Amino acid sequence: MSFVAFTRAVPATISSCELTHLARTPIDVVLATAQHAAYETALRDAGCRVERIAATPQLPDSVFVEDAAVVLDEVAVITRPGAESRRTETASVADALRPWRRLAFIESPGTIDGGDVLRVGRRIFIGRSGRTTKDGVEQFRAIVEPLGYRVDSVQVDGVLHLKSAVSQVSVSTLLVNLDLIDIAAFEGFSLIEVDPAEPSAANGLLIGEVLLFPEAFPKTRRRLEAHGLRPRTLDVSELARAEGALTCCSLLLAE
Ligand code: CIR
Repeated sequence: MSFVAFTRAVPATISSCELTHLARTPIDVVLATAQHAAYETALRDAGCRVERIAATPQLPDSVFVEDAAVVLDEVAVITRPGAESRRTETASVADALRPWRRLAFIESPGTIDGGDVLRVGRRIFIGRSGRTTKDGVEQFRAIVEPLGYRVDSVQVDGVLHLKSAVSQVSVSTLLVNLDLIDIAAFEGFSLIEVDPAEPSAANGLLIGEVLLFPEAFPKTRRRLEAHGLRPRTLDVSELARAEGALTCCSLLLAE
């Protein structure tokens, strides 16, 4: 299977990004741009054709395209991000996706960030976080349940998004920080726990059979390897200072 990966350039204003659970530290924009370029190379190596969405240098969090849309085979759901400063990111993402998918829209007052949406096959888990409201979840459910998806919502506390706490690392395996979410919703999946010394390590990016994983979490990487997985590691230290993870810098769709 081949994929298109939508990305967007690191904005010059990234240092003014939203921060919720992290203290602000200086972000080296040149280094962030180089790390983002290496991320795009890894996407290409994993079989993706990378397409850049129009740059929006005035929007500090616009590199984190995952939050603006959720792309399924049948529809792309354009979100209404929980942070007001991020709401105008969605128009250009919708423009990029329009040739590829029917679009559906989350409407005010509901909010949802794509980082709260974890799809595994026909199951969709949505985090009720500081960014995603019950109304947002119910609007999303009404769009996708008629298409045959089962939606479960999961309470998320102490971390930005659901996918900061759990992500898919193989067809049937999830990488999870059990301190951050109630695992009951994920019954039936194989679980790998992050190393306790690396609570932020639960976000890997699975593209087909290729797993990308942050270099910053070697102990958790060894746990993945002990389960037979072979993650390719990437240094995304500067994007992490903006509270961004690996999944959030791309929108993947199967071609
Ligand atoms: C924000 O707070 O919205 C950004 N600074 C980080 C967004 C990261 N998005 C993601 O993990 N899906």
